[in-house]
Amino acid sequence: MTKNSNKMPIAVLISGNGSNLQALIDAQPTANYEIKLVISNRPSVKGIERAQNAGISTLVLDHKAYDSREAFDLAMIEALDSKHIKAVILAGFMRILTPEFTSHFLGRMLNIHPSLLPKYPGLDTHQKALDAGDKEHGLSIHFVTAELDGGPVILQAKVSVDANDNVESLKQKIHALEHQAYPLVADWLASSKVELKDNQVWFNNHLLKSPIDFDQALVNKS
Ligand code: NHR
Ligand code: GAR
Repeated sequence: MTKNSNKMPIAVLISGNGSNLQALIDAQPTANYEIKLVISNRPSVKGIERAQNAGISTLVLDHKAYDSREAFDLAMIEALDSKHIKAVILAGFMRILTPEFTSHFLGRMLNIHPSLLPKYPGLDTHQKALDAGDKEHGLSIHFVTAELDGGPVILQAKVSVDANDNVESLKQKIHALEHQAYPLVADWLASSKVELKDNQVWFNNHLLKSPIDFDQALVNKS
């Protein structure tokens, strides 16, 4: 069945729960991608179980078993290339990738980050937004480059920060949007609707001047 599929073979990299992986799996029947491999750098995580339940090949590569980041990333490249993976989706993947890895998949790799980049790259983004007294917070989906959380942003979705919000409530609000937005953008990558050229995002063959707003993307979906 999958043999003659024209869908783009992709891999999803995770480190934990994998709820974004689940959203990508659930959207697969009508998407232009097919998840051929799920890699986790942490053993016994929920995301691996989700992949197995969906009949997807899994691989656990424990980064602690490698002498260097370079060696770990090379092992991942070998696994991905041996399965002819054309694009890589980071979904809660928590290891910083070497320039070797990012250049190998340049223009073919996405990350979802829980902040309105360029605000709050790195970790603990919800706490940072609260500490700053921000009225708006959200998520960004971007091409991955060597610059940590610095690759060109394709799409952002915003949530309001209310007086009674805390880290947990923000996490929940953002997760709900992530699960809608990520399958959409992964599908754009798989169908070449979105492309990276000269470190800039092109959408439908037009240079993107600023990130797409998820609300607008929904309006224009049909
Ligand atoms: N790698 C590159 N080169 N560029 C990016 O944009 C990347 C990346 C790897 C992961 C996800 C990112 C996020 O969305 C991501 C983007 C992990 C860390 C981190 O500090 C930072 C950002 C992101 C992921 N990781 C620690 C490390 O030493 C480990 C932390 C842990 O294990 O809990 O790798 O936020
Ligand atoms: C997501 O909220 C994602 O934005 C964030 O981790 C969560 C993963 O959830 N990513 C990062 O912080 C990347 N460093 P999930 O495992 O349930 O998909």
